[in-house]
Amino acid sequence: AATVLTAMAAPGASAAGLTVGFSQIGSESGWRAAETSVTKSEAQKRGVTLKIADAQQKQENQIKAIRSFVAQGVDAIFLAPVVATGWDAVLREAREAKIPVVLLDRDIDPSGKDLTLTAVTSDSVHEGKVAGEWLAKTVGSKPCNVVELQGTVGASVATNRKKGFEQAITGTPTIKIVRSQTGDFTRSKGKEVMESFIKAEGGGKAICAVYAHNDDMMVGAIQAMKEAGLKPGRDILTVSIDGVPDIFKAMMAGDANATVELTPNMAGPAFDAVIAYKTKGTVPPKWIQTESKLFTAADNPQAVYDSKKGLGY
Ligand code: GZL
Repeated sequence: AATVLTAMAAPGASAAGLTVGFSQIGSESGWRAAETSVTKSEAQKRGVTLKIADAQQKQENQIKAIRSFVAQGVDAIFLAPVVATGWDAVLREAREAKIPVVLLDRDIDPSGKDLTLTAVTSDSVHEGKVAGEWLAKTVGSKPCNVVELQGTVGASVATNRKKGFEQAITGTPTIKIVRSQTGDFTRSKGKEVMESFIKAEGGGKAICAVYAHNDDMMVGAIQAMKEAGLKPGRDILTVSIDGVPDIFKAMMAGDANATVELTPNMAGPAFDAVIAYKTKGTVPPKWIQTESKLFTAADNPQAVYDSKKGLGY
């Protein structure tokens, strides 16, 4: 069952008096944990009462949580959709109850788009492209066999990060994705799948690079490579996405090369959109895009690591 934590509005805050129900995916990655923690502080800053339901990465728990928020009559619902399909029915129920739904950090298939107020996400195709372009620039015309750790099957960000990366390497036929499998965005699965890639690739010597759809799977993959006597960050290039502190720690140790940063603060813009909508009737754009920035081991990883302290990763 989903656990519901309620972060009450800070006493005395200029409470917008709103109550928001947040159907959160779970805590599969450091980035997700940071998003939850930042959402709580962004709610407190605005005097919004926040109810968070953790779905342990199960869509049926998210659907149950949305139904429960509708029954409670919350003012708005935030949804980080674990996968892109299967939301139309429950989102229609929220619309019938006149409760606006805002998507955080992942998207749903276009059919559902008219059922949501807005989506606060990065451009995940662009994230994959930035990762692929970095690799192409780094290896040049040298042949490079890549293994890919995909995110959760059916998640918009996994589909898009794969698409963007493939677009970026199309022009460099010497770069080939030789193995690709989901690690479900977790460290443990990322390690497990990387172990199987290393075995399948004759001990991993021929692997030139690992592309992981998030840093947590890469941290697991780095462990697997080191246990197999390989040198991640040196003999095997690494590029991933999120910009969590531990990937910068790996860069400082020479075990990782590049990451595309994703802000954990999707909720700030989401709260602002909902407050403007509920208090002034302001209709937000259908997409509020957050920044994506490439960081490599040459970009002072210690300073970036320090800048992420206290964000709840
Ligand atoms: C991306 C977000 C992804 C992160 C992962 O917007 O949905 O989910 O990249 C997390 O760390 O599991």
